[in-house]
Amino acid sequence: MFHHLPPAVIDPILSVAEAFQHDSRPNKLDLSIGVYRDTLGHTPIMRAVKTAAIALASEQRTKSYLGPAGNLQFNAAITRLMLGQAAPTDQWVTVQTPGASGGLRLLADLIAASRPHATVWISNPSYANHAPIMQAAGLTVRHYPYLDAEMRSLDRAAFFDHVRQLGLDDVLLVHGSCHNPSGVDLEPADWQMLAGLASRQGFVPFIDMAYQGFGDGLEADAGGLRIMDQACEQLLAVYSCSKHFGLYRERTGAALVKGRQPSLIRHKLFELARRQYTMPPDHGAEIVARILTDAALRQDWEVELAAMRQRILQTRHALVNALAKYDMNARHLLAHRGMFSMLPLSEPTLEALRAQAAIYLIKGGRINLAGLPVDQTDRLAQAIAAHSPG
Ligand code: PLP
Ligand code: TYF
Repeated sequence: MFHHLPPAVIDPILSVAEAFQHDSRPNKLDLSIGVYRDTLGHTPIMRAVKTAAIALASEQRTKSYLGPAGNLQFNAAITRLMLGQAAPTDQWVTVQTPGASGGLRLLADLIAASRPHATVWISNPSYANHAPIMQAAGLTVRHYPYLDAEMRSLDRAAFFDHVRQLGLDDVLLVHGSCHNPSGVDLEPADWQMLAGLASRQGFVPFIDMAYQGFGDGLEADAGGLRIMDQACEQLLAVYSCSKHFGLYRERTGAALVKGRQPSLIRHKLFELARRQYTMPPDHGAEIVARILTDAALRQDWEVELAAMRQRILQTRHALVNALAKYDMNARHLLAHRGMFSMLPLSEPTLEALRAQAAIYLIKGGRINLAGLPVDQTDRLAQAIAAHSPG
């Protein structure tokens, strides 16, 4: 049966993380996969998550099935966290999914069921799994221009020229904040412009929020989505709790749809979930629901999240200062948000960093700044200077 199985497509990020694990050099430095690390290089379980998990273990009375929408308290709390306390939610449907990845596939199936010939537009570049997940649902994927040639900032003219061409058969997938891989985000005025174009032209915006609170704060990072919500009758969104709750392996996320027929949409999502995974895993979602609905836990989580955000910003400053010592101007990194930025490093430079300095970045030059311990900043800058041509 498996003689004709085509070889697997290698994940460009997970494969680097794997190579890193097999590297036995003691000074190795992993700046590849997007996980948050503290100053010591650990990815901690957040305090509020630990507390909620302990309470859950002693208080939970059953592990019986929940329905295809998953944990309803989680869905309500996440919807509020995204849209804000006062926003009307009657046009929104929220279902819990196995991570944002599960949500991406669920909404891809929904798009395919509603408009099989739709084109999903993703930023060039974008999160490595966006295209494969959309394509797996049978959708056509194409790229829209996003970054300028130096990968430093938004190519606003090219982006909006492109968006002005979109119509009823188009879905525009945008990152809510902390763009992966570039750290280059839309500004409030860009979101306003985008919202106006979407409501006039009828394309459907699809917002991927995987880093709420890692950029400028929980409220600010949801600002783009909220601007779109005010202007657009139809929206798609996915949400991840992997990073800002540190729940990666618990596969905790959500898919949200705004539309005029919420009941129809809800039941279609249930059907689509049923034929994929039936019901999402509850553990992470129950932890998040407890944190968001308990004042003390929520406060503690927000404090710890703010410290994580500060650490990423400090790392940005430290790296810019360290690179300046070697005559490299990287001040634009200070305008980027979230864990990632792209460094303009050639493939031979990236290869030399890996082979000679045991420093792992991924193809294209994306760096996970949250993976950089403070005491390694100078070593990284020195290695980049040593292995860059000219
Ligand atoms: N979307 C973006 C933009 C991401 O960077 C990630 C990274 O993990 C995901 C989705 C997937 O998140 P999850 O772990 O919730 O599936
Ligand atoms: O972009 C990243 O590094 C994260 C984590 O197949 C990730 O989003 C990487 C690869 C992958 C799934 C998640």
